[in-house]
Amino acid sequence: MNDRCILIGAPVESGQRYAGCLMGPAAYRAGKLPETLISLGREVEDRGDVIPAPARPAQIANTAVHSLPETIAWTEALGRATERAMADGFPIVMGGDHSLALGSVAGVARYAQEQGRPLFVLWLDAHTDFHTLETTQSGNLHGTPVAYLAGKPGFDPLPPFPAPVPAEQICLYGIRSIDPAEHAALLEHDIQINDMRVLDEKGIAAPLSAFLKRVKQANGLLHVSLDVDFLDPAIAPAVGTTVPGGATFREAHLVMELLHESGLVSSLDLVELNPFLDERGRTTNLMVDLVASLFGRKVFDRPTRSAG
Ligand code: NNH
Ligand code: MN
Ligand code: MN
Ligand code: MN
Repeated sequence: MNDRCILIGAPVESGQRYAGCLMGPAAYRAGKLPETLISLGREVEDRGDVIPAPARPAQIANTAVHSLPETIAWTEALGRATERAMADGFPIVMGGDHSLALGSVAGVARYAQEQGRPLFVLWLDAHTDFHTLETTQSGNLHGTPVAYLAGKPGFDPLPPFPAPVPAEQICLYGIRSIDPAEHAALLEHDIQINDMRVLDEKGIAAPLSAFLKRVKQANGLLHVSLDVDFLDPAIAPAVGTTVPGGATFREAHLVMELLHESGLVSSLDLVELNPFLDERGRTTNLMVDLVASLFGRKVFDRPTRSAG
Protein backbone atom coordinates (compact mmCIF):
# COMPACT_ATOMS: atom_id res chain seq x y z
CA MET A 1 0.00 0.00 0.00
CA ASN A 2 1.26 3.44 -0.89
CA ASP A 3 2.07 5.54 2.19
CA ARG A 4 0.60 8.79 0.93
CA CYS A 5 -3.20 9.07 1.07
CA ILE A 6 -4.80 11.51 -1.33
CA LEU A 7 -8.25 12.60 -0.15
CA ILE A 8 -10.66 13.56 -2.90
CA GLY A 9 -14.00 15.11 -1.89
CA ALA A 10 -16.84 14.05 -4.20
CA PRO A 11 -20.03 15.77 -2.98
CA VAL A 12 -22.20 13.95 -5.51
CA GLU A 13 -25.88 13.36 -4.85
CA SER A 14 -27.35 13.40 -8.35
CA GLY A 15 -27.18 9.59 -8.61
CA GLN A 16 -30.12 9.08 -6.24
CA ARG A 17 -33.01 11.02 -4.72
CA TYR A 18 -32.22 11.69 -1.04
CA ALA A 19 -30.78 15.12 -0.36
CA GLY A 20 -27.79 15.03 1.97
CA CYS A 21 -25.08 12.87 0.35
CA LEU A 22 -23.31 16.04 -0.68
CA MET A 23 -22.44 16.53 3.00
CA GLY A 24 -20.45 13.27 2.98
CA PRO A 25 -16.99 14.74 2.41
CA ALA A 26 -17.56 17.37 5.13
CA ALA A 27 -18.68 14.64 7.54
CA TYR A 28 -15.53 12.58 6.92
CA ARG A 29 -13.43 15.64 7.67
CA ALA A 30 -15.47 16.45 10.81
CA GLY A 31 -15.15 12.77 11.77
CA LYS A 32 -11.35 13.15 11.63
CA LEU A 33 -10.59 10.85 8.75
CA PRO A 34 -7.41 12.82 7.90
CA GLU A 35 -6.18 12.80 11.53
CA THR A 36 -6.97 9.09 11.84
CA LEU A 37 -4.84 8.25 8.80
CA ILE A 38 -2.00 10.40 10.12
CA SER A 39 -2.17 8.60 13.49
CA LEU A 40 -1.66 5.35 11.56
CA GLY A 41 1.55 6.67 10.04
CA ARG A 42 0.24 7.86 6.68
CA GLU A 43 0.97 11.11 4.95
CA VAL A 44 -2.29 12.78 4.01
CA GLU A 45 -2.96 15.25 1.25
CA ASP A 46 -6.52 16.57 1.13
CA ARG A 47 -7.14 17.91 -2.36
CA GLY A 48 -10.50 19.39 -1.35
CA ASP A 49 -13.78 18.84 -3.13
CA VAL A 50 -13.81 18.28 -6.89
CA ILE A 51 -15.78 20.86 -8.83
CA PRO A 52 -17.25 19.44 -12.03
CA ALA A 53 -17.54 21.44 -15.24
CA PRO A 54 -20.99 22.89 -15.93
CA ALA A 55 -23.35 20.14 -17.09
CA ARG A 56 -24.13 19.99 -20.83
CA PRO A 57 -27.57 18.84 -21.98
CA ALA A 58 -27.83 15.09 -22.64
CA GLN A 59 -30.84 13.00 -23.53
CA ILE A 60 -31.65 9.32 -23.73
CA ALA A 61 -34.67 7.18 -24.50
CA ASN A 62 -35.21 5.91 -20.92
CA THR A 63 -37.24 8.75 -19.39
CA ALA A 64 -36.86 7.33 -15.86
CA VAL A 65 -33.21 8.43 -15.81
CA HIS A 66 -32.66 11.72 -14.02
CA SER A 67 -29.67 14.03 -13.63
CA LEU A 68 -27.74 12.50 -16.55
CA PRO A 69 -25.94 15.77 -17.50
CA GLU A 70 -24.70 16.23 -13.91
CA THR A 71 -23.62 12.60 -13.73
CA ILE A 72 -21.62 12.90 -16.94
CA ALA A 73 -19.89 16.03 -15.62
CA TRP A 74 -19.01 14.28 -12.34
CA THR A 75 -17.80 11.17 -14.20
CA GLU A 76 -15.38 13.21 -16.30
CA ALA A 77 -14.09 15.34 -13.42
CA LEU A 78 -13.67 12.45 -10.97
CA GLY A 79 -11.99 10.29 -13.60
CA ARG A 80 -9.31 12.91 -14.08
CA ALA A 81 -8.89 13.60 -10.34
CA THR A 82 -8.59 9.92 -9.45
CA GLU A 83 -6.20 9.07 -12.27
CA ARG A 84 -3.92 11.92 -11.18
CA ALA A 85 -4.11 10.83 -7.54
CA MET A 86 -3.14 7.25 -8.48
CA ALA A 87 0.15 8.55 -9.82
CA ASP A 88 0.83 10.36 -6.53
CA GLY A 89 -0.41 7.93 -3.89
CA PHE A 90 -3.47 6.12 -2.58
CA PRO A 91 -6.70 7.89 -3.58
CA ILE A 92 -9.56 7.88 -1.08
CA VAL A 93 -12.67 9.24 -2.77
CA MET A 94 -15.04 10.57 -0.13
CA GLY A 95 -18.60 10.54 -1.45
CA GLY A 96 -21.15 11.30 -2.38
CA ASP A 97 -23.45 8.65 -3.78
CA HIS A 98 -22.23 5.56 -5.64
CA SER A 99 -22.56 7.16 -9.09
CA LEU A 100 -19.20 8.75 -8.29
CA ALA A 101 -17.64 5.34 -9.00
CA LEU A 102 -18.45 5.79 -12.69
CA GLY A 103 -15.64 8.34 -12.61
CA SER A 104 -13.32 7.09 -9.88
CA VAL A 105 -13.01 3.58 -11.30
CA ALA A 106 -12.57 4.99 -14.81
CA GLY A 107 -9.60 7.00 -13.55
CA VAL A 108 -8.12 4.01 -11.77
CA ALA A 109 -8.65 1.84 -14.88
CA ARG A 110 -6.80 4.34 -17.07
CA TYR A 111 -3.92 4.37 -14.61
CA ALA A 112 -3.81 0.56 -14.43
CA GLN A 113 -3.76 0.38 -18.22
CA GLU A 114 -0.83 2.83 -18.40
CA GLN A 115 1.03 0.70 -15.85
CA GLY A 116 0.22 -2.49 -17.75
CA ARG A 117 -1.30 -4.02 -14.61
CA PRO A 118 -4.66 -5.78 -14.31
CA LEU A 119 -7.30 -4.00 -12.25
CA PHE A 120 -9.42 -5.92 -9.74
CA VAL A 121 -12.53 -4.42 -8.13
CA LEU A 122 -14.07 -5.38 -4.77
CA TRP A 123 -17.63 -4.04 -4.46
CA LEU A 124 -18.84 -4.02 -0.84
CA ASP A 125 -22.56 -3.35 -1.19
CA ALA A 126 -26.09 -4.60 -0.51
CA HIS A 127 -26.76 -4.02 -4.22
CA THR A 128 -25.11 -5.27 -7.40
CA ASP A 129 -25.30 -1.84 -9.14
CA PHE A 130 -25.52 -3.66 -12.48
CA HIS A 131 -28.09 -1.56 -14.33
CA THR A 132 -27.37 0.27 -17.58
CA LEU A 133 -28.93 3.57 -18.61
CA GLU A 134 -31.39 1.43 -20.55
CA THR A 135 -32.44 -1.03 -17.81
CA THR A 136 -32.71 1.17 -14.72
CA GLN A 137 -36.31 1.65 -13.62
CA SER A 138 -35.60 3.87 -10.62
CA GLY A 139 -33.55 6.12 -12.90
CA ASN A 140 -31.00 6.47 -10.08
CA LEU A 141 -27.58 6.18 -11.66
CA HIS A 142 -25.91 5.07 -8.42
CA GLY A 143 -27.34 1.68 -9.44
CA THR A 144 -25.15 1.43 -12.57
CA PRO A 145 -21.37 1.62 -12.01
CA VAL A 146 -20.58 -2.13 -11.94
CA ALA A 147 -22.14 -2.64 -15.39
CA TYR A 148 -20.21 0.41 -16.64
CA LEU A 149 -16.82 -0.73 -15.38
CA ALA A 150 -17.49 -4.24 -16.70
CA GLY A 151 -17.78 -2.67 -20.16
CA LYS A 152 -21.46 -3.38 -20.75
CA PRO A 153 -23.06 -1.48 -23.63
CA GLY A 154 -25.97 0.86 -22.87
CA PHE A 155 -24.08 3.82 -21.40
CA ASP A 156 -24.07 6.25 -24.30
CA PRO A 157 -23.69 9.32 -23.88
CA LEU A 158 -21.35 8.68 -20.94
CA PRO A 159 -17.71 8.56 -22.03
CA PRO A 160 -16.86 4.96 -22.99
CA PHE A 161 -15.27 3.15 -20.02
CA PRO A 162 -11.51 3.33 -20.73
CA ALA A 163 -10.41 -0.26 -20.04
CA PRO A 164 -13.29 -2.57 -19.08
CA VAL A 165 -12.57 -4.79 -16.10
CA PRO A 166 -12.90 -8.50 -17.00
CA ALA A 167 -15.72 -10.21 -15.11
CA GLU A 168 -13.31 -12.59 -13.33
CA GLN A 169 -11.61 -9.55 -11.78
CA ILE A 170 -14.80 -8.21 -10.20
CA CYS A 171 -16.03 -9.43 -6.81
CA LEU A 172 -19.38 -8.34 -5.37
CA TYR A 173 -19.62 -8.75 -1.59
CA GLY A 174 -22.55 -8.48 0.83
CA ILE A 175 -25.27 -8.59 -1.82
CA ARG A 176 -28.93 -8.86 -0.74
CA SER A 177 -30.90 -6.78 -3.25
CA ILE A 178 -30.92 -7.45 -7.00
CA ASP A 179 -33.48 -6.07 -9.47
CA PRO A 180 -34.85 -8.48 -12.14
CA ALA A 181 -33.01 -6.76 -15.02
CA GLU A 182 -29.75 -6.92 -13.06
CA HIS A 183 -30.30 -10.58 -12.32
CA ALA A 184 -30.85 -11.36 -16.01
CA ALA A 185 -27.73 -9.41 -17.00
CA LEU A 186 -25.57 -10.97 -14.28
CA LEU A 187 -26.46 -14.46 -15.49
CA GLU A 188 -24.55 -13.62 -18.67
CA HIS A 189 -21.38 -12.52 -16.88
CA ASP A 190 -18.88 -14.42 -14.82
CA ILE A 191 -18.85 -11.91 -12.00
CA GLN A 192 -18.41 -13.43 -8.56
CA ILE A 193 -21.52 -12.67 -6.52
CA ASN A 194 -21.01 -13.21 -2.82
CA ASP A 195 -24.55 -12.65 -1.61
CA MET A 196 -25.44 -12.98 2.05
CA ARG A 197 -26.51 -16.59 1.48
CA VAL A 198 -22.95 -17.43 0.45
CA LEU A 199 -21.37 -15.39 3.25
CA ASP A 200 -23.66 -16.91 5.90
CA GLU A 201 -22.50 -20.35 4.89
CA LYS A 202 -18.81 -19.80 4.08
CA GLY A 203 -18.17 -16.97 6.52
CA ILE A 204 -17.08 -13.45 5.74
CA ALA A 205 -13.36 -14.27 5.37
CA ALA A 206 -12.92 -17.27 3.06
CA PRO A 207 -14.36 -15.92 -0.22
CA LEU A 208 -12.45 -12.67 0.27
CA SER A 209 -9.16 -14.46 0.92
CA ALA A 210 -9.66 -16.50 -2.26
CA PHE A 211 -10.23 -13.34 -4.28
CA LEU A 212 -7.20 -11.61 -2.73
CA LYS A 213 -5.05 -14.59 -3.63
CA ARG A 214 -5.99 -14.10 -7.27
CA VAL A 215 -5.22 -10.38 -7.14
CA LYS A 216 -1.80 -11.19 -5.73
CA GLN A 217 -1.01 -13.89 -8.28
CA ALA A 218 -1.84 -11.48 -11.09
CA ASN A 219 0.19 -8.61 -9.54
CA GLY A 220 -3.04 -6.63 -9.82
CA LEU A 221 -4.15 -3.28 -8.56
CA LEU A 222 -7.17 -3.51 -6.26
CA HIS A 223 -9.89 -0.89 -6.08
CA VAL A 224 -12.32 -1.19 -3.15
CA SER A 225 -15.71 0.50 -3.36
CA LEU A 226 -17.38 0.61 0.08
CA ASP A 227 -21.10 1.40 0.06
CA VAL A 228 -22.49 2.28 3.52
CA ASP A 229 -25.40 -0.09 2.86
CA PHE A 230 -22.95 -3.03 2.85
CA LEU A 231 -23.30 -2.61 6.62
CA ASP A 232 -26.35 -3.63 8.59
CA PRO A 233 -28.74 -0.67 9.00
CA ALA A 234 -28.76 -1.24 12.78
CA ILE A 235 -25.15 -0.07 12.95
CA ALA A 236 -25.13 2.24 9.89
CA PRO A 237 -28.43 4.10 9.53
CA ALA A 238 -27.07 7.07 7.52
CA VAL A 239 -27.91 5.81 4.05
CA GLY A 240 -30.95 6.28 1.82
CA THR A 241 -31.24 2.67 0.70
CA THR A 242 -31.04 0.53 3.84
CA VAL A 243 -31.43 -3.24 3.38
CA PRO A 244 -31.73 -5.52 6.44
CA GLY A 245 -29.29 -8.36 6.97
CA GLY A 246 -26.05 -6.53 6.24
CA ALA A 247 -22.51 -7.01 7.50
CA THR A 248 -22.12 -6.80 11.27
CA PHE A 249 -19.61 -4.59 13.05
CA ARG A 250 -17.08 -7.39 13.44
CA GLU A 251 -17.62 -8.81 9.94
CA ALA A 252 -16.98 -5.41 8.40
CA HIS A 253 -13.85 -4.90 10.48
CA LEU A 254 -12.58 -8.36 9.57
CA VAL A 255 -12.98 -7.51 5.86
CA MET A 256 -10.93 -4.36 6.39
CA GLU A 257 -8.31 -6.17 8.48
CA LEU A 258 -7.87 -8.84 5.81
CA LEU A 259 -7.58 -6.15 3.15
CA HIS A 260 -4.90 -4.41 5.19
CA GLU A 261 -2.94 -7.60 5.74
CA SER A 262 -3.04 -8.35 2.01
CA GLY A 263 -1.27 -5.07 1.23
CA LEU A 264 -3.03 -5.15 -2.15
CA VAL A 265 -5.53 -2.30 -2.00
CA SER A 266 -4.48 0.68 -4.11
CA SER A 267 -7.60 2.92 -4.11
CA LEU A 268 -10.84 3.32 -2.17
CA ASP A 269 -14.31 4.85 -2.59
CA LEU A 270 -16.40 5.69 0.48
CA VAL A 271 -19.93 6.06 -0.83
CA GLU A 272 -23.58 6.65 0.03
CA LEU A 273 -23.02 8.22 3.45
CA ASN A 274 -25.91 10.63 4.03
CA PRO A 275 -25.05 12.58 7.20
CA PHE A 276 -28.55 14.10 7.22
CA LEU A 277 -29.91 10.62 8.03
CA ASP A 278 -27.36 9.84 10.74
CA GLU A 279 -27.76 9.54 14.51
CA ARG A 280 -25.19 11.66 16.34
CA GLY A 281 -22.48 10.86 13.79
CA ARG A 282 -22.43 7.12 14.47
CA THR A 283 -22.36 6.03 10.82
CA THR A 284 -19.62 8.52 9.95
CA ASN A 285 -17.62 7.35 12.97
CA LEU A 286 -18.06 3.70 11.96
CA MET A 287 -16.93 4.41 8.39
CA VAL A 288 -13.85 6.25 9.69
CA ASP A 289 -13.08 3.32 12.03
CA LEU A 290 -13.39 0.88 9.12
CA VAL A 291 -10.93 2.94 7.11
CA ALA A 292 -8.64 2.84 10.16
CA SER A 293 -8.78 -0.97 10.09
CA LEU A 294 -8.02 -0.91 6.38
CA PHE A 295 -4.94 1.19 7.14
CA GLY A 296 -3.68 -1.07 9.89
CA ARG A 297 -5.38 -0.22 13.16
CA LYS A 298 -5.53 -3.44 15.18
CA VAL A 299 -7.28 -4.57 18.34
CA PHE A 300 -4.00 -6.05 19.55
CA ASP A 301 -0.88 -5.25 17.61
CA ARG A 302 1.16 -8.44 17.41
CA PRO A 303 4.84 -8.23 16.46
CA THR A 304 5.04 -8.79 12.70
CA ARG A 305 5.51 -12.41 11.73
CA SER A 306 7.80 -12.83 8.75
CA ALA A 307 5.88 -13.65 5.59
CA GLY A 308 6.26 -17.01 3.88
N1 NNH B 1 -31.03 -1.50 -7.66
C1 NNH B 1 -31.70 -0.32 -7.18
C2 NNH B 1 -31.79 0.76 -8.24
O1 NNH B 1 -31.12 0.67 -9.23
C3 NNH B 1 -31.05 0.20 -5.92
C4 NNH B 1 -29.66 0.71 -6.05
N2 NNH B 1 -29.33 1.37 -4.84
C5 NNH B 1 -28.12 1.40 -4.25
N3 NNH B 1 -27.08 0.75 -4.80
N4 NNH B 1 -27.97 1.94 -3.19
O2 NNH B 1 -25.95 0.49 -4.09
O3 NNH B 1 -32.50 1.72 -8.07
MN1 MN C 1 3.48 6.08 -7.64
MN1 MN D 1 -23.86 0.91 -4.35
MN1 MN E 1 -26.04 -0.17 -2.11
